[in-house]
Amino acid sequence: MKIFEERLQQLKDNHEALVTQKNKKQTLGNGVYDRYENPVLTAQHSPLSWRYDFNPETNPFLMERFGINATFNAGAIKWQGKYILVVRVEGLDRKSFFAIAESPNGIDNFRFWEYPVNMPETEEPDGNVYDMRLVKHEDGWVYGLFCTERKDPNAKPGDESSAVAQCGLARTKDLINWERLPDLKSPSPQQRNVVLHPEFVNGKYAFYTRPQDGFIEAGTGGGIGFGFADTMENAVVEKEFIVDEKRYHTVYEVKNGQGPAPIKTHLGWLHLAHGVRNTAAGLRYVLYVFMTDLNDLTRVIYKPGGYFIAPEGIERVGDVSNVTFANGWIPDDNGNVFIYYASSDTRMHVATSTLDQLIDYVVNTPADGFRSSTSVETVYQIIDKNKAFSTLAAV
Ligand code: M1P
Repeated sequence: MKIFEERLQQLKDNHEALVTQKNKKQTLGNGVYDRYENPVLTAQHSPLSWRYDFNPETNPFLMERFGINATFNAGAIKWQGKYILVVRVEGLDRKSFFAIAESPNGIDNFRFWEYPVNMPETEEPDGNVYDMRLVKHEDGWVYGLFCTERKDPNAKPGDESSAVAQCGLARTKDLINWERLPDLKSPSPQQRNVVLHPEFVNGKYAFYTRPQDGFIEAGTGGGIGFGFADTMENAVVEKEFIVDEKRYHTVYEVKNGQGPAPIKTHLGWLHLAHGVRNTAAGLRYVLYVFMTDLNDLTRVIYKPGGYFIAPEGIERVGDVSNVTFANGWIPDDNGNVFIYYASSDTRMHVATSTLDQLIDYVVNTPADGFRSSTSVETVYQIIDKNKAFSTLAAV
């Protein structure tokens, strides 16, 4: 009994120390955003009350009864003054579910709510749900769009890994009670990374999609698509237009996907997305930024070349290594922007910036010229312009 109590106290002390640990900006940064020293959420942040049976009679060794493997790919929203993440929590059993964690300042002290989200199912039960994008739509609802994955009904006998991904839809007014709506219907055999645009467009709901042929491969599909639906209660996107396509020898040559819903600025809609390229070491996922026209949402008006955030240091290692993925950011009223990104399908981080910095970045970073010689031309132009600032020119 004494051992049980000592162990319980240690677990509680360690958990509290982790959850309340202060987070510090890393030094210097790249001028676009600041990274932080610690992840904002790890599997160890999940409440002890989810993981342990605290009854000494039924759990005399105080064993973990329900282990958590990872906390990642979180949607985000500012809600009643708090920074809220709807986190993809993955158990040791590989199933993901959603749980809400809140912080008073957006950079540390993220604490999970008592219970995970109790997401209703449709008539076709979900095998796995993940990667929610939260959108406060002008119709008054907060929508959660996520991937619902089910075993492929056409899988050959013995094939226990083929799956079909579709966009699950749910809505809420309080982030506690969720109404599940029918899955989005679209022309694509598979869908992932679907995001709702926060405003009506010509009276319709507008969606960013990611048409794909297979569960992993975008194939002849791919690119960030865009389409309209009349209602959310039975959402059907009949036609998808590709807004931002995958392209040879870029950081998004294999596939890409919209991150969170775009942020409206005076110049255009600011987008955060992920791009995937292939390497000898496997797929590499990085984040990139682009901007679309305020009136024509399918027209990209600015797109910096290359990546915005790529996995660095410990971020490069995890269950699916060499991955950064973001489906949540929070623009604050004072112009600060909190960018929540996951590393290697394992943990959550924050990077902070401002709308002014992000607009400067998207407008003034040279675009990808798609050839080595155009990269050299770009560097020449920068060097030549720097000649006017002679004291710095040789730096
Ligand atoms: O493992 C990396 C990511 O792979 C998928 O993203 P995409 O559909 O763009 O390939 C998703 O399963 C995502 O959750 C995961 O982080």
